[in-house]
Amino acid sequence: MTERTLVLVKPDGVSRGLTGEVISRIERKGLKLVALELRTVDRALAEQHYAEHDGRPFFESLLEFITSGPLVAAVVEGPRAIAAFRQLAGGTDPVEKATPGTIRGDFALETQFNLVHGSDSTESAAREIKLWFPDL
Ligand code: RTP
Ligand code: MG
Repeated sequence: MTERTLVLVKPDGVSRGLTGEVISRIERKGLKLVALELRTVDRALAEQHYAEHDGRPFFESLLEFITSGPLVAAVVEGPRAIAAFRQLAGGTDPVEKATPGTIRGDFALETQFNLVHGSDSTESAAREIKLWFPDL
């Protein structure tokens, strides 16, 4: 079934010059870009995006990090796109969970600086795409 998912190359990925690497892996997997934009986000958008983590000990530093510089937001489409991108990304902790061959497993060391975001369910994807790309 064709799905859409929201992907972010977080500020660490953009500043480290890994945007092309991430996009290349998305395309080589067979997924398609349907929207792509470089932008710096304000706190309000970051809070809404990560609302599920409100109250967690890392929430403040997560907001600070995600608003710290330009990121790349994309909508990615394809069969089982949500799970397919989560597979490309690897687990949240880039050392304990992500395996080599994944984006996080290959390029990241710390959970906070884990380079990419991908929606985790059809409900999250719908909510996040509407939030980031209301005109799509
Ligand atoms: P994301 O939402 O960014 O795609 O990552 P995820 O689903 O793999 O992980 P999630 O549990 O949703 O956590 C969101 C982001 O918060 C940061 N985090 N830090 N210090 C910590 O223990 C901790 N836990 C999570 C990470 O940047 C994670 O990607
Ligand atoms: Mg998440």
